[in-house]
Amino acid sequence: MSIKIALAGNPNSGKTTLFNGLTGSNQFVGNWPGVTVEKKEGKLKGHKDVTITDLPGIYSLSPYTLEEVVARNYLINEKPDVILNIVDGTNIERNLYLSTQLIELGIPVVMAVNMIDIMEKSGDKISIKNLKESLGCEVVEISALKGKGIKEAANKAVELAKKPNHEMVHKFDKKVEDAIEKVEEKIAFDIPKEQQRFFAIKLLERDDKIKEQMKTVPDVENEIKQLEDAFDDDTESIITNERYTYISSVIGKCVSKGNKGELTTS
Ligand code: BGO
Repeated sequence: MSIKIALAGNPNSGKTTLFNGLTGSNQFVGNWPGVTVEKKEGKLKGHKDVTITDLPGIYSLSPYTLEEVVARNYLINEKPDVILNIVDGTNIERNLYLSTQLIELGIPVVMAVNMIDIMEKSGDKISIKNLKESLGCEVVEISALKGKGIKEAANKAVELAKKPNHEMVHKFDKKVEDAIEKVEEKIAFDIPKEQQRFFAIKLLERDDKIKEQMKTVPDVENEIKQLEDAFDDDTESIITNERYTYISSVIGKCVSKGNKGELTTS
């Protein structure tokens, strides 16, 4: 059985360092079809049947940059078996904005919390157990630079690809969830079950580029209007706010700041 792992993360999260550590010299470099964005693939060391595709570094799966569109079209259309999501542990709150969207794609996610060598020095701590529970995905601590934990992260990804158990643990505000559910019903014939939440959210956000990925596009103006009236805001901002609220609650449960090396005022 051949396994496809997609490596996703923010720019500067350590993605290249991790990719090199996992694949060694076993890499092929080209371009993503039709665009001049570099595409790198490689075989996981010691696993001829496991391909890792390095997605462009991105902050979101919105349609505003070529890199975001390339990454999400790959994830929607090629359906890799598992996403290895590298996050910078020293900047986890910002990195989780992408993670919450990756988890909505219906593909199993292994999160690799990187830069633990820096966190150990600063005394910052992340509860892996709580992070796992509040995000509903596998979580592993790594230092891509030192090669620490990277084998374990890759093994978890391979394991999950063979035995996916995907379950969404997080829900937005009830009114938003109701709108998502209504849109999901409208796209149920065209879009596979596991991808319906992602497509429904994008349609509610008035993300026109997602329509290019659909055979038939339903009219969701009523659902959009109801939400915009209820929240007195546009749907894209409503959903962004929902994400930030969720991320704050995750951070509250999982992160404690150390003060080693920081200046204190007395
Ligand atoms: C420079 N720990 C530490 N301490 N640093 C790490 C780790 C880690 O676990 N992982 C990555 N880095 P990329 P993207 C650099 O290049 O892989 C560092 O964009 C420097 N360069 O070494 O490139 C990594 O692919 C000069 O740092 O990330 C790199 O996601 C001074 O994080 C940076 C200091 O990693 C980004 C750092 C000339």
